[in-house]
Amino acid sequence: MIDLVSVEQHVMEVCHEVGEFIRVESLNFDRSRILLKEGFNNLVSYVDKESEKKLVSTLSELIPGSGILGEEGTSTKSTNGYLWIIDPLDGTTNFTHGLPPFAISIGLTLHDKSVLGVVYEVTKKEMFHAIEGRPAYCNDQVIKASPIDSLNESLFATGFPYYDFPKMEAYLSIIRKFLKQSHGVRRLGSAATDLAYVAAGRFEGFFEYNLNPWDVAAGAFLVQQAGGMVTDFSGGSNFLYGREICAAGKIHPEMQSLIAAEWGY
Ligand code: 2AM
Ligand code: CA
Repeated sequence: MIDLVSVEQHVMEVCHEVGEFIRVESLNFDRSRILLKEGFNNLVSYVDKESEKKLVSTLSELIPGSGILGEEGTSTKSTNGYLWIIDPLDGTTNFTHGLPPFAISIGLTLHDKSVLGVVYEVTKKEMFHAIEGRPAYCNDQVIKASPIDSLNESLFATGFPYYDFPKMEAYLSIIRKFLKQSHGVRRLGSAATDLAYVAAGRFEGFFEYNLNPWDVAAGAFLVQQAGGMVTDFSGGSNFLYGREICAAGKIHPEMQSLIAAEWGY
């Protein structure tokens, strides 16, 4: 058995260290250094790649035999069931434009079940963290998902589609419904941060499609440990690899059924 409390401490330490590197780079980032990955609008920089390298060398030693799935190409097999799912810089577009927020996202699963989630939002220096069997925290404070259960008192977050445009009409119908019935909808540009904010009760709910496991692994676990609910758009549990996520506090059932109806489920 591994000591998750100690693993979590080490993960937070490396997030502080790599977060400092990202913060310093953000102060004088030159946009001519943006690289394009395969796919439309897919930005990456030397900062994303360098951060992943630093995280991978620490995490692989922290739990010997663990595998790593990283956005910037790291893919190593697990020999003991533990898999790190990491985004070294979530919110790259914000980062390259000098805008907040952007974050490091580190999830850990054991045989596909989440056991740890850490999201370090670099610009506000907020460390969101949780391990199995414990509450979720922002820095040293316990956080809870929102108890609000009416749409018209809720503030939602989402990410705009950046490809897969055929699904855009259904997505816009969802937005139209939320705009008419809620406090509003925000688009921060970092899914890991959106999820951490749902865990902290700042947003009542978050939904997005076409995200990757590294965008959501840590944040979804934070929401669950903070007493919230996370599903795919149909209400099922395939949100980690299924590319649809609906995460919320008490408003979850109403939010999810509104999304499912517009999505055609
Ligand atoms: P990233 O910055 O790590 O790429 C915003 O909606 C979310 O989508 C972010 O978490 C962002 O993560 C992710 N994303 C992935 N590909 C993207 C793209 N091409 N454009 C904008 N956001 C993207
Ligand atoms: Ca990223």
